[in-house]
Amino acid sequence: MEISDWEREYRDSYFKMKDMIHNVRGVFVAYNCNIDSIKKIEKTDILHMLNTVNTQTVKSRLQEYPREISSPEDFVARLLISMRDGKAAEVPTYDLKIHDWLTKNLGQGKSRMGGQAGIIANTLANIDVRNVIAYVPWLSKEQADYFVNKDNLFHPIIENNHLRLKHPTKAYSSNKKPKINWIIEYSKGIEFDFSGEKIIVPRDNRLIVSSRPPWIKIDMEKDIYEHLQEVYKGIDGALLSGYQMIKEVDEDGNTYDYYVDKSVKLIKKLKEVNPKIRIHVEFTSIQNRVIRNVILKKIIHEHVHSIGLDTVEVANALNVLGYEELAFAVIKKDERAIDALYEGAVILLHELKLERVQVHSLGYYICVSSKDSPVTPEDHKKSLLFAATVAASKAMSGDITTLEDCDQGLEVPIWKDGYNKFETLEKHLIERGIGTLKELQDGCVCTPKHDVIIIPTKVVKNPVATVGIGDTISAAAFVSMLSTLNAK
Ligand code: 8BR
Ligand code: GLC
Repeated sequence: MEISDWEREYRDSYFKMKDMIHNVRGVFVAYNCNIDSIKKIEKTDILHMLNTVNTQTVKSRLQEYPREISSPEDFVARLLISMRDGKAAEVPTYDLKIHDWLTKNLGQGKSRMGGQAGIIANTLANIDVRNVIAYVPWLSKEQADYFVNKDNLFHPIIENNHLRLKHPTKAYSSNKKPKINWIIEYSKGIEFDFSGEKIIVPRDNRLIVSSRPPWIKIDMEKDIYEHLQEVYKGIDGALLSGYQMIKEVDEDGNTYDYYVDKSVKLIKKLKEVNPKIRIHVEFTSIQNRVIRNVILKKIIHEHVHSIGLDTVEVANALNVLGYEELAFAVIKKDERAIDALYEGAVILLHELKLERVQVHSLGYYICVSSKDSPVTPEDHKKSLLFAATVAASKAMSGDITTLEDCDQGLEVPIWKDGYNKFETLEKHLIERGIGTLKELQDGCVCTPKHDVIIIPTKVVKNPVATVGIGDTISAAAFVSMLSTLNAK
């Protein structure tokens, strides 16, 4: 299909899915929510920080690749890597001193709802999903105020031994505290020297410094868990995230198994209440390889239907599953990268026994769907087109406050570079005898083992921010996919 044909498909699919969103009776969203302190940095900020830190230490930390931020030098090293490659990353810090250092050197950030579950819950409430039931184990008063003020958004609370659903601002615990992350956003084209190396930022992206206070636990209050079935009958889907916060051993001496068991029990309970429920996990950057492996093999494998991830996350997942070479090919900047990405998504689908793997990248999305998926490839495609329109709208305005707001995403043109990459993938697949040219051009390839849906996407030239767009894409695509299930 030519770009103009795709633009037409965008318009048709978007309006169709927009009308169908109301078919979804409700969704459950858990666990992670925080306050994002967002700072867009310029060249002057970088030069200032480089002058403040010890260059030799940064150089050695660059080689060592810190997986945790314990000093300003660790932070600068990870920022340089992220900016050099234009790749998003999230690095934990267990030491709040770095927050003071960032405030001192960069000034206050802009506060917004953060955390995948928080962003997803707000997005779904804003696009009029009928009942959005969010659960955050550490819901504090400050955090609750970041939830949008909509009457389709709820949080469970126990009152007089009964489970009630109330807006998060009426369901928080006064003894809980907020978790604050720093989001350092940077723009494409920033140029500077570091120790003789010229760094030119290849694309807009960000580095996240994720605080990990000891009270953060991926768990559900016992009373809420026990009463869950009372209200969850109308839930068609669950979007779960935040497992990256699980520690190998926590401050109370609990090992990861304890939290994994509880997480799996919750998924099983949701399935008991509604056997047709679809469970989606939004994957993320997980620095700890043991935890990354456990999440994939013990939580996602067999228990979950769908996962959403970006290209770096696909590479990270492949890496711990033993596909190091393929993982490397996914992140290497050459022609084969997109083909490796497709192969990687196929591996994730089969190894993790999923129904749907949805990968988003700048300029195109790939969804690999199992043969027993209750959704047709055509419906998957419409869901992706809807999601890309919602994402473009978010990139344009920074936030979507109503479903109508998303219409503006249609005005963003399909990005030529993404469309060209999409054609590169076509070429590779045809060379390997996967799909016909016609199927590829139409965006749906049906193979005997799985179906592949690929779309070129709309990319906003100067996005207000990039943080949270991935969550928006996955959530919009997943709920619109759910809406097609209920239409049958
Ligand atoms: P993650 O947050 O999971 O990394 O996802 C970010 C996604 O946001 C990218 O995969 C890309 O699809 C989308 N995105 C970015 Br980054 N910049 C965008 C832009 N300017 N317009 C539309 N989508 C964008
Ligand atoms: C992660 C980060 C959070 C950010 C979110 C965006 O959950 O911890 O700070 O808002 O990703 O996707």
